[in-house]
Amino acid sequence: MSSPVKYTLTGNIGVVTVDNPPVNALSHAVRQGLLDAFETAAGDASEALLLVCEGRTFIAGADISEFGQPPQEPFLPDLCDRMEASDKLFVAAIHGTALGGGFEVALSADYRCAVPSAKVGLPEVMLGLLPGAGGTQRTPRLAGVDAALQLMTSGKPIPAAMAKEAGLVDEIIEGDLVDGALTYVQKLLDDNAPRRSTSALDVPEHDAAIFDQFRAVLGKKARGQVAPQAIVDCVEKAAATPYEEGVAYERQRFMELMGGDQSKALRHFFFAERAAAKVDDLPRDVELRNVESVAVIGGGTMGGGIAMTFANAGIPVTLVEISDEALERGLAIIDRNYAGSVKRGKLSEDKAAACRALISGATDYSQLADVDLVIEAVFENLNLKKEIFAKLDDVCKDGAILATNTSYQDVNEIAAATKRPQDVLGLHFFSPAHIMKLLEVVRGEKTADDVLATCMKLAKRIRKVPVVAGVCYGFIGNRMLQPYAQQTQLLLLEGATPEQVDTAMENFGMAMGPLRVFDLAGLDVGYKAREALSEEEKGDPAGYRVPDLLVEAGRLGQKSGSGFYSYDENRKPTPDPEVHKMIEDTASELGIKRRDISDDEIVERLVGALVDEGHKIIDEGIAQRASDIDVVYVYGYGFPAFRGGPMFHASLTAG
Ligand code: T1G
Ligand code: NAD
Repeated sequence: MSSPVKYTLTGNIGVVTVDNPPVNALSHAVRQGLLDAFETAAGDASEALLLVCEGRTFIAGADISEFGQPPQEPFLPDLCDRMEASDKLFVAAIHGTALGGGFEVALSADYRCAVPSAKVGLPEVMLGLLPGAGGTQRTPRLAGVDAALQLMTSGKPIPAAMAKEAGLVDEIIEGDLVDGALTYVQKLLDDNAPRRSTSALDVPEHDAAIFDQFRAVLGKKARGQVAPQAIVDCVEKAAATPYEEGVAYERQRFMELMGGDQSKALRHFFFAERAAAKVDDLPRDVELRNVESVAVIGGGTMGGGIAMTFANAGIPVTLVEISDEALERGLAIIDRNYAGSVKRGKLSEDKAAACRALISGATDYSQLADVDLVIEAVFENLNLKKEIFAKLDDVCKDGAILATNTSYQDVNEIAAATKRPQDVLGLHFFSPAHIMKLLEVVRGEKTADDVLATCMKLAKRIRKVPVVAGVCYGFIGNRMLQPYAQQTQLLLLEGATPEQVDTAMENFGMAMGPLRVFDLAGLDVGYKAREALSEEEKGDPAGYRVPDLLVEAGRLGQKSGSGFYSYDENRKPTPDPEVHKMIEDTASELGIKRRDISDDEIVERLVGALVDEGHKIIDEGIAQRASDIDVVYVYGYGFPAFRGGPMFHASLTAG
């Protein structure tokens, strides 16, 4: 098997080239190849060494697929030290994304050059780790403590220009990278540029208070997560001790994290997200349909956000509403959303204007004759949806994909309202649709393979994470929400308060506790849905009696100023004794004995409710795999990624 690392002498410069698709990850073979190349260079006529990569990116990190296996020498930290100690000037040339161990390799060079489009980053914290190949020690020496802490605790890559400003990149190469880099290396040699071993540099002056400041901020922003705090400890060590001591400390902390549950969970989630995009029974060579124009029917809460999602990906969108005033209202929501994105610095004025220009409005369906994809997002009413799909069937061209954003209605029944059920599926976005990453792709009984494959690919283009779901009430996420909500109500009646339940779940890592979520979504949504059900279909009254009493008392949640909590004008929740009394009275009415309930019991029962339903969803073939359910619940419902998702968490705690 040939090595993924080549070494050639170009004039007086030894060129080391890594070629390990798809992202030049630092597999054992790559690490061995780098070591061999540097050993060869040590004895030849080269005056300097240049490291470049083939393919779409510089080294994008350690090979995550090797984690958890017995580590094989050369270990990356030792390799970085060995390359840094080379007796020849060493330059790294960066394109694509130099991430994690990849950027740590570049940091062990004397100098770094990069094309303008390149990015560098240390995203280990996203895997519950820290840069474990000297990154926590070299980065502050080059960029200073503050920039180093920002880069490593955010995990976010930065563009080459910003990296140059921070001192992490020395030269921007316009045009061809290799040619430009060779010229740059020759110039360094001609100028007799000094060797600059990063680990030999001092950490620049800084305010010693910065470490506790970062600890406090991270304690809130990354509550319960261990890796960010370990990164602060390592940088503090870099500022206070020689490199050898600091890098030994880094190694110790890295190994602790690697063996910990949070990193196992985040590494699981990294691959789970990528696996979700693969549909096991789809032929690999399915020819995809073109999607260059989209229409959204219904410009309400969801329709506006869905329209923005496609416009933001550069795809023209026609928003169809029932009347001119409804259309104006829908477009006004979109304008407000774009203005908000610009205000928050998420989008530049120009970019927002360019996206907004891709959205047009209509009130008649004749404008839909040529669109490639229609997404229906009208009221949650099956008959209305069937009417609309019958109209779309008449108006839209052959081969157009017809999708519904319904939360609960039967996608097979909607498909049956057309003569082309093979072109129909569900595209279930989550509110707010232009922000939430999850997209449940609901596969109808008759949905054609190419329609499904097209939408799975389209998800990545509109920056969503797709998960395939079969047709059932609530698909995957909303179906799991039912038993979760039921268990929440039982815990209240059995003795927990709303604030105790929410605090227990938020300390576990949920973005929001269940009662705050229900108040946010509106208690009237469930109330209206239950009105259409018989007593039998409603199930155990303990599951809905209190929410119904709240709605009948005009307490609809945040939208009405009170629900399970009372809300001030800034929507800040306050526990409400009136609600406590309502719960106690209902408990005695239902003959439920109240008792003290521990936070652990709350977490165990609520996560257990999700997991039990998750197993049923897999057994019924609604979800392809358990890890897909994890992706749904992390991206759609705020389950903590550092616990891997409900199914992974259960597998860990089951031991
Ligand atoms: N190791 C192994 N496989 C990887 C990989 C990695 N680091 N990165 C990506 N892949 C695979 C991925 O599974 C997929 O495989 C394919 O490459 C394309 O990825 C010691 C310990 C680089 C920005 O965290 O952020 O270094 O599904 O679909 O959208 O301190 O991949 O095709 O079979 O994501 O263009 C630190 C993780 C590691 C970077 C490209 N590095 N990767 O995004 O493609 S820890 C990272 C990414 C570390 C050191 C520590 C992205 C990308 P398949 P993709 P993409
Ligand atoms: P909404 O009431 O906010 O908006 C529905 C819009 O459809 C209204 O603006 C209405 O004018 C328009 N409309 C009604 N009949 C129409 C017709 N014949 N032609 C064109 N437009 C018509 O509802 P929403 O919250 O945006 O939900 C829309 C759909 O998305 C529902 O099926 C819902 O279940 C689903 N959904 C909602 C959420 C959510 O959190 N709100 C999340 C995911 C999916």
